[in-house]
This record gives sequence, C-alpha cells and structure tokens, in this order.
Amino acid sequence: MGEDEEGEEYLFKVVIIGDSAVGKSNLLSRYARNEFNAHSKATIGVEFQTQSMEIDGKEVKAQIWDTAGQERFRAVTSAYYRGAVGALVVYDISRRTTFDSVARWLQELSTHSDTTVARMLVGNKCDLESIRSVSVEEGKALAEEEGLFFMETSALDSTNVKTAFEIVIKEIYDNVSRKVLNSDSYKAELSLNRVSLTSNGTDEAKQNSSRFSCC
Ligand SMILES: Nc1nc2c(ncn2[C@@H]2O[C@H](COP(=O)(O)OP(=O)(O)OP(=O)(O)O)[C@@H](O)[C@H]2O)c(=O)[nH]1
Ligand SMILES: [Mg+2]
Repeated sequence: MGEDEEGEEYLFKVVIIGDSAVGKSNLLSRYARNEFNAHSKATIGVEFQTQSMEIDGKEVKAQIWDTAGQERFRAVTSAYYRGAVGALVVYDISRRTTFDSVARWLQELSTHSDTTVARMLVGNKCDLESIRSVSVEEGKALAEEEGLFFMETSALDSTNVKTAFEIVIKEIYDNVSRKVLNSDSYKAELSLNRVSLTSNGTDEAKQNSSRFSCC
C-alpha cells in the first residue's frame, strides 16, 4: 500500500447468499449491468462483478460475488466467504421456504467470516405482490432481531436494487472509517486487496438512508 499516487483506494468484497432461484444472479446483473434475465439458469460455481461508487469524493469499488444457492453446484465455501466485508442475504417474498432458510445462511456466514460484515436482509421479487407469502413486517422483524439492514427489492423492475447494494457498501466504508474492521485478519485482507484505511477515522458520518426500507 502507499504506492498509489491517486491516494486512497478501496476494494470491498461483498457476497450474495440465499436459496436457489431467489434472484441473486439477477440482482447482481441488474446492479452491475442493468440487465435482467427472465430465464436465467442456476449458477454453477462462483462469479463476480466489480462495481464502483463514490463516497466522500472517493472511488469505492465493490467486488460482488455470486454463487449457487444449490449445495451441489457450490464451490469451496470457505473461499467464497474469505475476506468478505459485506453480505446480502436474499430470500424470495413469494416463497416462504426461502425465508425459513435465512437463519441457516446467516449461520454459514458467521461461521466463515473473520471480521465485521455489513449485512442486509433482502426480500427480492417484491413485484410479485399478488403471490406474496412473507410480509414486510416479518422481514423487518427478522432483520431487527438479527441486527441486519432490511430492504425489499425487485431485480425485475429495479426497485431498490441500487439502493440495497449502496447501503451495504456505505456501511462497509463507515466500518472501515471507524476502524471497526481492525482485526489482524482484516488488515491482512486489506493489504491483499490493496484497500487503504482512512487516516482520519473521527468522522462518524451518518447514514443518509434509513436502516429499513421497503417497496
Ligand atoms: N418476478 C421476479 N422474478 C425474478 C426476480 N429476480 C429474479 N427473478 C427470476 O427468478 C428466477 C431465478 O433467478 P436467479 O437470479 O437465477 O436466481 P439465483 O438466486 O441466482 O439462483 P441460483 O443461481 O440457483 O442460486 C429467474 O427466472 C429470474 O428471472 C424479481 O425480482 N422478480
Ligand atoms: Mg444464480
């Protein structure tokens, strides 16, 4: 670190997890490329996209990882989570079983993470109001219980997709600024990813978005 004349550089790893067919790959393609695929195939292995945003006048890059919800298609789990500082835990508001799985996904995340992870619970497919099977209140309640951000999204009509990712990325940035992420393992990841800690961590910039938001 320190060789970059442009100054600080941030690259944060964010993972998307949740049951198969909840829309993880489409949330990523909507965010990174503004694309939606009505006939997308189940993901096999791991894919990632890098997306930039600006915070405090600095360019912040998020490397967003997407993997298979289906166990048999998943790559090595520990590698997927290694170095992740943000996570979107996704369920499908029209399929209750995917909501019931959230606890298991959170468990897996905490088992494999070695640092503070900015986590958001995402109820996707909020365009399917007519066949909704998980209420907004239930989503909110679970998020509150587990200390997560919460948002309902639609990769189909774009509702809240950008916002969901950006809230997580901002939270990571704030965590870094507050030096919450100061474990030795995280420092190792920082140098690995060429991410700099801000020198001035005193500014506790307030989130301008609320922690909970829905369609
Ligand atoms: N109505 C609606 N359909 C969606 C939405 N997001 C995804 N889908 C559809 O849901 C199906 C599954 O989407 P994927 O993005 O492939 O799901 P996934 O979570 O990546 O699935 P795996 O890769 O198997 O883990 C596809 O047919 C998508 O078109 C959404 O917001 N609304
Ligand atoms: Mg997928």
